[in-house]
Amino acid sequence: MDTDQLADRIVAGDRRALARAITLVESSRADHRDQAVALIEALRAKTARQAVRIGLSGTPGVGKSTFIESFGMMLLGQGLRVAVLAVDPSSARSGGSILGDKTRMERLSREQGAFIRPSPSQSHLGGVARRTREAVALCEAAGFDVVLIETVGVGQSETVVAEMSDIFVLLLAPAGGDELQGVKRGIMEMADLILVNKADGDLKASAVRTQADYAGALRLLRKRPQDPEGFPKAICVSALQEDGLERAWDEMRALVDWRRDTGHFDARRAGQARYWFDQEVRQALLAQLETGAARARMDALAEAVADGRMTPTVAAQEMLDSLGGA
Ligand SMILES: Nc1nc2c(ncn2[C@@H]2O[C@H](COP(=O)(O)OP(=O)(O)OP(=O)(O)O)[C@@H](O)[C@H]2O)c(=O)[nH]1
Ligand SMILES: [Mg+2]
Repeated sequence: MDTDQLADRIVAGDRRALARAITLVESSRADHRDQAVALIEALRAKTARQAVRIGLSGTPGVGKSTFIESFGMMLLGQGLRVAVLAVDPSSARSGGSILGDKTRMERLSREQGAFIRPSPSQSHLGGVARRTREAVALCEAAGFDVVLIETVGVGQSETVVAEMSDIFVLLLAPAGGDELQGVKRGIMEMADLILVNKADGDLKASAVRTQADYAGALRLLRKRPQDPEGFPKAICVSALQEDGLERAWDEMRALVDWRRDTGHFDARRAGQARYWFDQEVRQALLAQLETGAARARMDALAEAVADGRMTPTVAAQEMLDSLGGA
């Protein structure tokens, strides 16, 4: 099948074609890469469909998988189609967190209107980021209404996910004491919506306290132009008891609608496109340093600098000049 046929089948909603296309974008083989780029270009010419892209981050055990299953089923119940992707920085280990947990998304993974794809097993976050970004584009072309992009909250992966999402949701568990959990300020600042999960049974009271603490902390953050009154917001949910999920969706939709009406939605996507362009250039430049010839030259120049034969400045310039033509 050629690229154009594959593109047509994706647009027609053929899930096997979509799965195949994602395998293609995940491949690092040069010929596959060329086909993947051609496929995405073909799809861009055929359709301008947009999904609501929701980034979802949370530490291990907070209930991401349980939430995605319940939330996904709720969306399907509203007649929406849902795709689930993951950015897992530790996926070199097992081939992705979602994979092991498809059992926790048992209902969702059986649904015709849902598509679940584990993180590509690639340890390099930059590579995972590009592949996930392209997978998001494929899911949009396939006509999914909502694309959920999950990540475990470690390291840089939140930034990667936030930079490919229309809204970024932070999932938290009820805190034991009354102190805020160790959520880094930078991550709080990325959040559009904080969901305090497990607001049920014995944990309900502490979930409500945690929610109030975060609502207070969010009010202290600098107001962002892309937020309507009342956002970012913190609310309680129970993924297990399927409580608060419609409210969470209503909040997300209200935010997306407002941002669409005010131009912030398109502006964010435009800013993200700039960001990824910048990242691609930087990564390609760094990759040039990883070739055998470049490494040998770096080593030789490093020796010269260490011996005092050259200054770091002059050696760096020589190195950069040697890459210049590429
Ligand atoms: N009480 C309660 N327990 C929940 C809720 N949501 C999830 N859990 C439980 O929390 C545990 C972890 O849930 P998961 O959905 O696997 O959490 P996760 O964030 O996907 O975890 P990792 O995949 O390891 O990062 C499981 O035992 C769930 O049953 C909830 O709303 N209420
Ligand atoms: Mg999980």
